[in-house]
Amino acid sequence: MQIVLATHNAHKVEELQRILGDRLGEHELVAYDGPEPVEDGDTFAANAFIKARAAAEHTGLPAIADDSGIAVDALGGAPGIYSARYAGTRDDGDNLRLLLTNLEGETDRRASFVCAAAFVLPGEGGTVEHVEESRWPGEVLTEAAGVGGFGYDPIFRPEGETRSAAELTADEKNAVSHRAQAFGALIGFVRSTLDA
Ligand code: ITT
Repeated sequence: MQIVLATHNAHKVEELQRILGDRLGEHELVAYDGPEPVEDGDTFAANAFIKARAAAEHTGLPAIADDSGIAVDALGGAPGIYSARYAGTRDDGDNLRLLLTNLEGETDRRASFVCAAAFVLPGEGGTVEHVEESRWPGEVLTEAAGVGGFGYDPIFRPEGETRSAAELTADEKNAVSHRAQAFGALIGFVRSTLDA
């Protein structure tokens, strides 16, 4: 069966193709190119459901969506759900520079990447919905390092690592990241629901 991946972020698509890969069984991920809903939820889970519901309603297919970001302890969890446009644009470089500026002189560098992975299955007997949320703890570096990944990866050092997330290989990141954990948990629910 086709499952719509309700994201317009090409980096997420690439990571999710690798993370879910073989675990999809006979199901196939297809890109969503319909209208983007307004993400006005106040949690990662609420926004993930807004995206998945919009794609499911538009296509009539089961849909999965990712809402994610970086939550910094010393900033009370900011930028959190506002991570994609922290500096007012969608430019990753501007966003991470602003975060470094806002943490200048701060010794508590603790932060986590957070991912909410949502599944929505439309049906005549009612809609099935499920969400899984995971965190990837670490700290914000004082300068960028590495060219892999995307977003805030160059300034995030995962707990237990000496390298930034952007210095990990794609396989290393995808084995442990917030996205890998959330979708690893979600896919079990998706498979048991669709294969029932
Ligand atoms: P969609 O809504 O279309 O999925 P988006 O990029 O707008 O795409 P979000 O609203 O979930 O998605 O924002 C996620 C932002 O959080 C993303 O743009 C990055 O800035 C950051 N982020 C999320 N996961 C990340 C990761 O694995 N590495 C680095 N930064 C990440």
